[in-house]
Amino acid sequence: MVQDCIFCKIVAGEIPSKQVYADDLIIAFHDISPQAPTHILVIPRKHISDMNEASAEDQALLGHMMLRAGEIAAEAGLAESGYRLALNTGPDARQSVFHIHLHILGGRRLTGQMG
Ligand code: DGP
Repeated sequence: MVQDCIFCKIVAGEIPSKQVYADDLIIAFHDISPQAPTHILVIPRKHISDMNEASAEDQALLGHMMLRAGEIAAEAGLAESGYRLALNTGPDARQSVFHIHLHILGGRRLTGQMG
């Protein structure tokens, strides 16, 4: 757990979240500021700041996040209508929380922007 990391605090249960999925490696919960009718974040329990910090040892974990995100999207009813998986890294991508996370966005026709 990293001090002052909001998502580490969510993993630890110190900050509440509307959780939709959890296993021993990852959790998923609704974004506090949804950019689409469905906006869920999938995060690893392990603190990885961003893709720049991810390494080969995280390969299975990142693959697990991606595959579970697809299942969570399907459970949210988005399989047919479609959805976007987004992972922002750094200032040009407007990353605001430096604990790696996948956004699941769907429920309406998305624009070229985040939502
Ligand atoms: P990004 O810009 O890619 O770093 O996205 C961070 C997302 O995290 C943003 O969509 C808002 C969301 N967020 C920030 N703080 C909280 C929080 O305390 N709870 C929840 N559920 N979401 C948060």
